[in-house]
Amino acid sequence: MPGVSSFRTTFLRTARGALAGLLAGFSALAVAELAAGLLRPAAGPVTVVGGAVIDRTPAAVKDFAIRTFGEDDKTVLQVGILLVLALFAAVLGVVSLRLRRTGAAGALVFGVVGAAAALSRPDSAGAGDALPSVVGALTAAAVLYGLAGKAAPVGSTSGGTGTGSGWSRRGFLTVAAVTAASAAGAGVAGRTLSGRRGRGAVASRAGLALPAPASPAPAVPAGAQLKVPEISAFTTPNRDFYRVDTALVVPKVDAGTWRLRIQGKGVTRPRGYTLAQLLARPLIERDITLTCVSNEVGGPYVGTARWLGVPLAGLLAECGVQPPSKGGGADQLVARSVDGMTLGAPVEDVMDGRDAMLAVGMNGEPLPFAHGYPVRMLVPGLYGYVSACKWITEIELTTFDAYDPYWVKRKWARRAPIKTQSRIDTPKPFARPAAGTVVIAGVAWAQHRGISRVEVRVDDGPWQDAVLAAQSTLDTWRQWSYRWRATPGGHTLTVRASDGTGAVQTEDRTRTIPDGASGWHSVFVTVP
Ligand SMILES: Nc1nc2c(c(=O)[nH]1)N[C@H]1C(S)=C(S)[C@@H](COP(=O)(O)O)O[C@H]1N2
Ligand SMILES: [Mo]
Repeated sequence: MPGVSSFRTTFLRTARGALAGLLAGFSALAVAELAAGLLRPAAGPVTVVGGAVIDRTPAAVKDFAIRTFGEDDKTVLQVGILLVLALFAAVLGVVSLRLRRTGAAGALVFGVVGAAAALSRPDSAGAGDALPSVVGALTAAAVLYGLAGKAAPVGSTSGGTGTGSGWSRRGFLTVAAVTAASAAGAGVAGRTLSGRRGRGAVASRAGLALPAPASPAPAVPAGAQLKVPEISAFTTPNRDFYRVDTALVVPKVDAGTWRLRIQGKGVTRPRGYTLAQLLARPLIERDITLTCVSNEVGGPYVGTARWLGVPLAGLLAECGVQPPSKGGGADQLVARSVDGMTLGAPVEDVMDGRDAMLAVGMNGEPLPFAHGYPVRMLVPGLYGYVSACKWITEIELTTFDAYDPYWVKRKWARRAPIKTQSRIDTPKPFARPAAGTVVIAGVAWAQHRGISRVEVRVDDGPWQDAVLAAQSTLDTWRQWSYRWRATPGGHTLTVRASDGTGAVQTEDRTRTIPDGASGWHSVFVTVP
């Protein structure tokens, strides 16, 4: 049956073409990985393209990604990039069967995209960052050109440019296997090299002995931690602390070569500081609750740690900076990180006496890499995106009129004090607690204003006062609990808090954009 056999031939040809394309794509990534390992790990094509995608993602889509994928958003993005790449590679491979040069040229287009992304990164180290993408694309073009011409089974012609001398199936598969194995070797070598590059940073962190604070944190009152199973721990362990940032590869900064520059408007004495110089200053230790503006009502992006750091106001004063209320000309402090992130905080807030700091320690250890090692900024009372710069390397004094930092360019608010919020930790949504006494409990926060009251409402009943745990400081969250006599049926449990000024948490539901979600958290449960 000629129809069947020609279908079979076409199918086999297509499959070989697609395989050639996939191999070309895989080889490209592997060789690029090797080049990045030799030059600069952050210049790898998936990393730079991913970074460029993150920077160009509209705020609403980013918010959706954070909401839907949570802290897996970066993995999802990278897998997505790889899938798109694989699809295009397979198509290019099939195209190459007939149009060998077109296929190879298509591969080069990817090189251009990667190179452009690499050069556009804010932390780009120069033209060299384009090299991994370029070398990868050349590899892909070569593999495609070499394999495509041979991908056609023996006996068939491979189009206008083909030689007609395709390999046997075994021949093709052998070459394919050898290509795949060499690429895998290059990829592993690249990864190993990248890993080595981070070693200096890992060693610097392991060797860092944190000095004792000149001003230790006030002891957490015994009553701050309620004995309710399922309530968030008052102090969030580092491994459970939420992480939100744009870094696809966590920056591993070697503290030995790290510097912090302070400069800009009104800085009469611009200065650079080494980590040793910072550590030699009197350090403060404080419990501070950090919150992300992307946290939905009831969401997980909030946590409390015991931070050790250098008081920021004193450091700024030493450089000649005056707050606007004392006549200073700069009202915005822009913190810049090693990966090019910029966050802007009001100078007035930083210097108004609160415990704004350059943190070096988190819960008794040097900052974990993911949380900003060696130094990050913290300003109690402000959302993370306007204050908590991780991997900080520069502080520039400027004005809100003169400069919009990263998130503000993407439609988030210039100024973002944390909104009063409260969360029910237990019972969980759709729980089925037994009738009788059920403990409803959770946390409430209004950093730098404190929490004065928490109330709970069951269905449409009256607001009832919850029992407040001891308040540690104004800058930390506060636990609360309420004993509910649960009756059979479905019930909606709602919580609201009042801050230290007495203002009640607003019922108005807003989205996280532009300055943080508001509204009351409620949980629906069924009592069987
Ligand atoms: N360099 C850098 N610092 C950053 C960010 C970032 O993307 N890059 N994200 C900020 C945001 S939005 C928040 S909420 C906090 C989160 O800090 P964490 O990851 O330690 O919890 O870091 C802030 N600092
Ligand atoms: Mo955030």
